[in-house]
Amino acid sequence: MSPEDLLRELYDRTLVGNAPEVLRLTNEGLTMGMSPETLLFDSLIPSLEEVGARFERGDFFVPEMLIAGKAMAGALDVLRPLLAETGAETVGTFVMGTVKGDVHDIGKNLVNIMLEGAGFQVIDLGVQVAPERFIEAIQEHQPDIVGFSAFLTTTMPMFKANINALEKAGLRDQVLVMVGGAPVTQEYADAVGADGYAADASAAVAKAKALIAARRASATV
Ligand code: B1M
Repeated sequence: MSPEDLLRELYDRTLVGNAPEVLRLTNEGLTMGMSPETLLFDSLIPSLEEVGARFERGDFFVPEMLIAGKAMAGALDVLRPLLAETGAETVGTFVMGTVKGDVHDIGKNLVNIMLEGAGFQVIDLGVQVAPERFIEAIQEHQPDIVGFSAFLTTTMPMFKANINALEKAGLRDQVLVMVGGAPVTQEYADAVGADGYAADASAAVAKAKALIAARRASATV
């Protein structure tokens, strides 16, 4: 099978949520010498975007989204150690979670993998994380950054609720706040008072590094 055929096949199998085939093709692609990034960005992610588009059009329903998501998660388990393998020294600590009311985690997990690969220590609180849980984790781990992911327009308001909780706990000045997720925009991030926003996992790493560098620079003047 050519690399192009494999990417097309992987896309098609992810679209219909055939987890065993997605796993097999991911492993086969790696054996053929394809990079984890190629498998991810040229096949798996575009396929999930098409799942979302079909859901919006009413051609797919929640069960189809669920099995496609599970198939993607299986592939991510294989790709995770390869994407995170850099040996970089720790550049900062990141507490991360999907906000209360939201169960989407594939995008958050991908951001975590890329952060780890770039040398961040990541404390992942999982999904449906309540404001109080973020507060506890910040008190316990003293991170440089706390990250809130939201994938629904109905859960994005939790960013503001979380930031209000940080203020109430007297922690807002101690920790940088980053937000992201499919429906989130820079304008929305600015409106809720976040310090940073990124549209995807690579941009999230660059933003996290830039925020920490700026904070450390301002602390030394
Ligand atoms: Co749902 N879902 N879903 N879903 N789902 C979306 C998000 C949706 C856009 C589909 C659509 O209509 N086109 C839509 C939201 C619409 C909206 O509000 N604007 C939607 C809906 C409506 C729903 C339900 C309400 C459906 C229902 O029940 N009627 C329901 C809600 C459940 C809940 O959370 N309470 C629901 C449920 C589900 C499943 C459980 C079935 C499943 C989730 C499986 C899982 O995550 N474990 C699912 C899936 C799979 C999707 C789609 C198809 C794929 C999401 C995904 O994994 N994308 C999605 C459609 C889409 O996104 N196009 C959809 C791939 C991932 C790599 O990208 O998540 O964008 P993404 O992550 C990116 C960036 O956002 C960014 O970097 C990531 C990596 O590059 N990023 C950050 C993420 N977090 C960041 C944090 C940062 C910085 C960047 O800093 C802190």
